[in-house]
Amino acid sequence: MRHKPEELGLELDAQGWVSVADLLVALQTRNPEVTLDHLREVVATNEKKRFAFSADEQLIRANQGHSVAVDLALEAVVPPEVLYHGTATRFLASIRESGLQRGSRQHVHLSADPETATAVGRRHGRPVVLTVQAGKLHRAGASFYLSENGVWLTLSVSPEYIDEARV
Ligand code: HQG
Repeated sequence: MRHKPEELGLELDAQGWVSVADLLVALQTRNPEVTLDHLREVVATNEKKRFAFSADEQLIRANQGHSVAVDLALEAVVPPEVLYHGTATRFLASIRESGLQRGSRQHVHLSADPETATAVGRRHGRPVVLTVQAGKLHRAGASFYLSENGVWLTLSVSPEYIDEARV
């Protein structure tokens, strides 16, 4: 639902939603045992709250992290003065050179605390936490968004807004 919805024959709407009924039919072609209760359990217990139902439970979508084009219709909000980005040490030279780029995702992902950022960085190798001057970047005109599951999103962070590395 974030990267290859077509693999299940699903098409997301412009805001990333898919019909719960369609998703169940698609999942049941792989595993006939899948039920609405399983989806409810995933939405309720996923450790990152990656997915959400619409209020009427007719639709479901991922809260962030898409590499397919969706408009989550998030409202731009004022970020805290400082946010954190967890990455791997091997990316540092490139990040110092060209800043944080969103790559295949729709946004650069930032964390509200260094501990979360460390966990994000560890996915890629030896983790390192960068401090991002989010307030300053916002005042310079950048938009920031807060996903339903607490991830801060922005389009890019140029090197002058990135502080020292905390390994
Ligand atoms: C790095 C997980 C070289 C960037 C997490 C990162 C997050 C650069 C990697 C969410 C660079 C991209 C996103 C540059 C950025 N040169 N490397 N100029 N700019 N990078 O996975 O932030 O499990 O696309 O530092 O919890 O690691 O998907 O981004 O290391 O919230 O829900 O390029 O993914 O959530 O990697 O993680 P990713 P990310 P989910």
